[in-house]
Amino acid sequence: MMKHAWDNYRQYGWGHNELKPIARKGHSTNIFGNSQMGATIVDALDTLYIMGLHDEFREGQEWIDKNLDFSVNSEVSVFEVNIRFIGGLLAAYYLSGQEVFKIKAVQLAGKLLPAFNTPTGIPWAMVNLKSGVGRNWGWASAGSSILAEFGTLHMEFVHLSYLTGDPVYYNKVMHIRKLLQKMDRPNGLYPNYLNPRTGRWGQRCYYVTASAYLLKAWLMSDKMDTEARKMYDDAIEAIEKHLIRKSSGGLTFIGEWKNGHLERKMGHLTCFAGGMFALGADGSRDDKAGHYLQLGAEIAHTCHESYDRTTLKLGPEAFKFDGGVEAVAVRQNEKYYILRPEVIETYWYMWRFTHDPKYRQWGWEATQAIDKYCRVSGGFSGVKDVYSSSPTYDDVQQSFFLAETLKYLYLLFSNDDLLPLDNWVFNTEAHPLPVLH
Ligand code: DMJ
Repeated sequence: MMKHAWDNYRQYGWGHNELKPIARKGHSTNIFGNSQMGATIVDALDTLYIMGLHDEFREGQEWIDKNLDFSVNSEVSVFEVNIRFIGGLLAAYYLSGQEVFKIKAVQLAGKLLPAFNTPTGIPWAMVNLKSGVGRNWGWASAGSSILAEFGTLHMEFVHLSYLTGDPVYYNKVMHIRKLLQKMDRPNGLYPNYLNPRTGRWGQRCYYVTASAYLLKAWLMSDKMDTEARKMYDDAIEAIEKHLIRKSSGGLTFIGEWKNGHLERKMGHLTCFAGGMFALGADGSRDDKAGHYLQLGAEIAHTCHESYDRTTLKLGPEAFKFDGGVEAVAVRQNEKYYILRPEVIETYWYMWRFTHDPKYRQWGWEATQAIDKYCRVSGGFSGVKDVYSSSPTYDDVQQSFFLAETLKYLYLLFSNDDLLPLDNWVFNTEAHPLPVLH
C-alpha cells in the first residue's frame, strides 16, 4: 500500500504537496500556502525508511536537498508545517543520520520564529515564510490561536535547541507553558482558544484534540520534566470528570463542551486519546495505571464500533451518542473518511501495552477496508460517505496517510523492538523523536 501511494505520488504529484489520485495531478490546501513544498515527500520519509524502502527514501532525500526551499512568499499554518515538515525532517535525520534533514529543519524553524512576535508570545496560527507577518484564522474565536496547535510545538522545538545548542526554540515553548500555568482553568480544563494579543481565553470550548504533547514532553525528557507530567495528570483528571461519559449502550466516549453544555459527539480525531491514556498509564498519579489502560481499551472499543457500524467498515469523521444513536454519524457532512490515522494509532498503542490480539485483528479489518474502498488506480483517496455502498471519492491522498496511517499499521504488525517506546516518542504527525537521556 505504501508503494502504491508513493509510486503514484512520484508519478503524478512529485514536488506538489499532495496527490489527487483520480485526476492524477498535484493537490494542495491553504495549510501549506500557495507553494509546492513536497509535503508528501517530507511526511513520508521516515515511513519509507522504517519499511526498508531505501531507493524511495533516497529519491525523497535528493528532492529535499535540491528543491526544498523555504524562502517563498507563502502563508502557511505554523502547526501543520511544524508537525509535518519539522517533525518529518527531524525524524528522518535521527533515523538516517543524514545532515541535510537537520539543516533543512533548522532553516524552516527560523522561518517560523516570527510567528512568536505577538504581545504575549503565543504564536500566530499562520505566518508568511518570506515576510514573517503572522495572523490568525478568521474562523477561530475572537482572533484566537488554538491550544493544541501551539502547545504541540513543544516537542520539535525542544529537539531543535538540543541539536543546535541554541536555546531560542526551547525558550519560546517554555514561555508558552509558563503562561498557560498562570491562567485560570474553568473546571480544571484548558479552553481551546487563546487570544495572542490579549492573553485571554476566547470562546469557552473544550475538546480533546489530537495532541498529547504534555505527556510526550515528560516522556521525551526521560521523565525528568515532571512539571509537564503534573499538567498532564491535572488535565486528564478534569477531562475524565467533565468530558468522558458512558452511553446508554455502555460505550465510553469523549464529548465536546460548547456553549455551556456537553455535546454527546466524538470526533475521529479524538480517537487518538485511547492510545494516549495507555501511553500515560505507567507513571500515573495514585498508581492508577490499570485504570488508564482500561480507559484506553474502552476508547479503542468505542472507536472500533464507530468503524464496525458503517457499511464500509471505515470510521466517520464524527459520531453521536444521542437519542438512540450509538457511535454513528448523523449529519451528512460528518460521514466522510479522509484516510485519518487516529483509530489505528490507538490500536497500535493498545497492542504494544497489552498484546491483546484483537488490536491486530481490528487493524487488519481497517487495512482491508482501506485497500478495498480507498484504493484507486492512481493512489488512495478519501471517501465521502462510509454508510454508502457506492461511495464517492474526495480525490485527495492526504500526506498523513503515508506519514501516519500506513506507519502505525506497519508498526502494529511488527515486533516491539522496532522503535521501542522506551526510546522513541511519536510527535502529533507520527514522526518518531528520540528520548533525550
Ligand atoms: C494529522 O495531520 C495529524 O495527526 C494531526 O494531529 C491531526 N490531523 C491529521 C490526521 O488526522
